[in-house]
Amino acid sequence: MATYAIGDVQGCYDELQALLARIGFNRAHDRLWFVGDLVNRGPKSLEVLRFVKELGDRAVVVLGNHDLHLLTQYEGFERKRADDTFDDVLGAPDARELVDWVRTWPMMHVEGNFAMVHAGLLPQWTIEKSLVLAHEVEQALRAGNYRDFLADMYGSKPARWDDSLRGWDRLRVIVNAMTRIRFCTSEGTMEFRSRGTAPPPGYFSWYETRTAAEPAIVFGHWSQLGLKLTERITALDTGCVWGGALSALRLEDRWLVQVPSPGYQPIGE
Ligand SMILES: [Mn+2]
Repeated sequence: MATYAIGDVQGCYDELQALLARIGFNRAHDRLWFVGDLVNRGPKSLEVLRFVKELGDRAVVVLGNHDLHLLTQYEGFERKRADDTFDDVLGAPDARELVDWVRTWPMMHVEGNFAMVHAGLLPQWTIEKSLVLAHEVEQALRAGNYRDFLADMYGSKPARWDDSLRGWDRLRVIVNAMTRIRFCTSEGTMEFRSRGTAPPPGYFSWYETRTAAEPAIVFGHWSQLGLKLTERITALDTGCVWGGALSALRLEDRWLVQVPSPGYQPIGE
């Protein structure tokens, strides 16, 4: 019995199947943790969703920004982007069933010595507090008025967390931190324009302040950062969709397996 954490799949179904073959995944004994962004930019989002859904409780997936983008597109909010590649999902006969399932994914998953989130956490949030905040968003996505939340979810303001935030503003900051963050200040002000690994002046990589005393944070979202395994963090987005690789890490003993990808998007976009 083993637990494998898998990086951003983004519709790379063939690479996912090759990876599972390489690790000898046995669904009777093993579990898969996905860091989110199962869909978009790659060629086979529909196959990925159907496959992971069928795994039932053998798979845990946290919501990524592309998964949330799929929800808003299905519900008719926000502009379609030219590089979206999940029309196969939107046009599928089981589209409703699939997006309703995506809407039930957690924002964060904590188990044993690991905490998984798509992008990251703010410096002033402990793991325990983050989990409570994650539940606030999960409840909003499951509530009867979830469409109101999705319609108001986007935007980069407020850029800074404050315990006194309420309503959609509060949930928007939680979503932005957990699904989009790369750089922030020590006060928790987020910056979303920089895409590389060099923080803008006054900012630092969000994980710099995490301590080894808490569960190691498993995340994806940051393909430029690539694979990074330390006591405190497990970064698994190795840019499969960009021609990098899809990565799996067995959490029990840190056995790493990677499957190279031909790439499905021109690098630099
Ligand atoms: Mn992402």
